[in-house]
Amino acid sequence: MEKMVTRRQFIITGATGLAAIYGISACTKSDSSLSTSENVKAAVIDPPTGEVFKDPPEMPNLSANAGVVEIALEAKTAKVKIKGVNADLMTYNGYFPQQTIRVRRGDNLIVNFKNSLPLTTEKNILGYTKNITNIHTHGWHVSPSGKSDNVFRHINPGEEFLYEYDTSKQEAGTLNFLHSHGHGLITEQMWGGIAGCALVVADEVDGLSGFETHIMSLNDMSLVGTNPAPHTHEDYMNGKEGDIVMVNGQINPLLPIRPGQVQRWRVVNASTARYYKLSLEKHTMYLIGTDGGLLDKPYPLSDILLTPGERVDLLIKADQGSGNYRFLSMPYDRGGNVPQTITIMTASYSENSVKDEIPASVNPNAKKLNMDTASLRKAQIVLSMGVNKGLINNKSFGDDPFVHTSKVGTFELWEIQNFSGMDHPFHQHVNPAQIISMKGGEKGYASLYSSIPAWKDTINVPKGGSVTMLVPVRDFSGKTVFHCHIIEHGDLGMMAVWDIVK
Ligand SMILES: [Cu+2]
Repeated sequence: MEKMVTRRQFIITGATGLAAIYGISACTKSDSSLSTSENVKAAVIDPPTGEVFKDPPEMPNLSANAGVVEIALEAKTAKVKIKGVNADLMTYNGYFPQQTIRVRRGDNLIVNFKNSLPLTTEKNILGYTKNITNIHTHGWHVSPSGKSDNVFRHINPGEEFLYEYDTSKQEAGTLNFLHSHGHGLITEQMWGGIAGCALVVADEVDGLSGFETHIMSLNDMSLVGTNPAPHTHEDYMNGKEGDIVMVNGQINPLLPIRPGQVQRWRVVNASTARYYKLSLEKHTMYLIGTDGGLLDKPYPLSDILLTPGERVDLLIKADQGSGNYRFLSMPYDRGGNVPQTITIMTASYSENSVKDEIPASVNPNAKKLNMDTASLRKAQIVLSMGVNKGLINNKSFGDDPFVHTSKVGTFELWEIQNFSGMDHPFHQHVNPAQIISMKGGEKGYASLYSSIPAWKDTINVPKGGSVTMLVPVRDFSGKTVFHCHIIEHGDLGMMAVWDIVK
């Protein structure tokens, strides 16, 4: 039977026996025994400004051949400084934030992957043997089979695997990201640090090349000693949010911007469960790209919701008086969380002024699909929560997955319904879609994504609401998946098989 998640369920007891209070907008320390940040969630996280903002490091290309990008990627534990603590994280190549991988459309990306996570027979709280992993090129329109974006292949500790991706069908001007995707294990690996490795496909438009550009991977974490705080069953149900909120591993860094300058900020939400409602104090943000590529023109916004797995490509113009302006995440009640105001970063006006302008157009090829959807094949996809289970059409992936079969070369109309008391960010692999309509949730988010020519691989499905989207099933056959990108819910089974046949 369907079980709705109620606020009552968010009042939980932690493993230590201390009460943890969730689900109300402003928590106070009413009990002096609630001493650790794990147990009390503040309504405001406003750390002092930190070091100067750093972009993620770049991944070296090992190939000298034109049209080939070859990298070495090793999943391994490493010491990483998090908020002054030498934390024991899971990483790619020892980096947190991860290194950025850059390709041009048409390049072959070759990944020499090695799983150097410790070999163990220990199982996690969901019953999955730890440290088995693999990689997923989130958002890439590439084959889901063989050595490509194949999430059904698992790489055991000590094993190596050669992944190879033909990017000739992947849209240019995109920011995607690479993360692990071994079912039942994704949460602890992404939460533990294997998250947010940016995959950048170069632009094929001219108008943006002059702007100072930054990549921003948003992650959150809580530490117990030097380790990422372990997940309880309640954390899996609610989606765990950390009290350390970072951009590129930094806490509230200072990003210099010149008066009058336009900067391009390419932002990925690489958190497991935290929603960000992004806003820059006293500034308009101009949306120029989304998950699947660049838009036709800039869309001015005062704020934008960014759910786990989503990306936004923003232009920011420094058109205010000199000073510091906070890049904030505003409170958002997704259900199961504590709405918080968080300072992610601080833009700091400095140096001489320049006279940049927001361009009038970006990508003239970006178009909203104009089709008669009445004759299309329809799919109904229902997201819900059971007891320690996530469900799609009442089936849990780890038990007996729901299977949706599609045919290459067709278009389908998917209605994704949310029969639960929490929002769920829905993510489908391989084929991005266009949003036709949304019911429930934020009006601004719904009207934006149902009107602009955006390609989406991740879209928020509001609690009690629905999303209708047009899905072109293009180019590639093979088995892949769609799932909730609150990673905890995916691991609980809110994931289904998408079997694409010729
Ligand atoms: Cu979910």
